[in-house]
Amino acid sequence: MNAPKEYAVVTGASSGIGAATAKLLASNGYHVIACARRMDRLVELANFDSNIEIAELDVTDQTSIDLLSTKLSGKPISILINNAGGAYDASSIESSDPDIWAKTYEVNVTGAVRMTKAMLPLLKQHGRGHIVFISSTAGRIPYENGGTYVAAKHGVAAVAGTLRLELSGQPIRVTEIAPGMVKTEEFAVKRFDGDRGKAAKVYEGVEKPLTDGDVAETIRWAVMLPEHINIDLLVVRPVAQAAQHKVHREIE
Ligand code: 8X3
Repeated sequence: MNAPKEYAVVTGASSGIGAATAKLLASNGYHVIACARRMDRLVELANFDSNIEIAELDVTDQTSIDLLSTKLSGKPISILINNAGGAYDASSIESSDPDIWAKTYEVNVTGAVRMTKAMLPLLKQHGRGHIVFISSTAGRIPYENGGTYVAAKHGVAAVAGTLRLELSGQPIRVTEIAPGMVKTEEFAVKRFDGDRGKAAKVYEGVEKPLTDGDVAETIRWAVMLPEHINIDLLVVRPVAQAAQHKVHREIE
């Protein structure tokens, strides 16, 4: 008899790292619940693999989270990938907008906390589990004009570290994956409020920034390790980025 499928919930699955992770986990035999606000994109994702089930989710809305919990009640959920997040400005602290601070925190930090609270009872019921937080190297090292995102991702790192301590003695792994420069369809475009020229500059001359698939591969690796192995923190950057401010660019 085949072993029952592991169920994995992935937030922010409509694009980028979330979509790539949903695909990769599905192709490795997981039953994936791919969650995001944009159902049209999720429908496309579901066409990719019959192991992908889709669910509308706004991680900033408790009602939306409660609906998902009800839908998933009784299902053998063992993995939560807290991936939903983003940067919504590139401002100095002096010129930043408090509403953007609130939004950035709400999506990246409180959203992951809401989902963790909602899924923990299911993981516990299942008897074991793994919660993966996708943070960022911005959650380790500040950089100028990144305050909203830097602070929020430091928050995500703090949540992951605190949760691991609080779950001590329980069979639930907690991993933080902190990617550096990843070139995705939307991340930098959102940060620069739709300005594709400014977004493209971020990656200018960089040979092979990470792709969303590269980060998905690190997530797959962490979750598929034997269950007694917990990756606490994995920092992943492209070779061209030796450190946050040390990016090698080939510009003619
Ligand atoms: C994205 C990496 O360097 O833009 O999480 O903060 S960075």
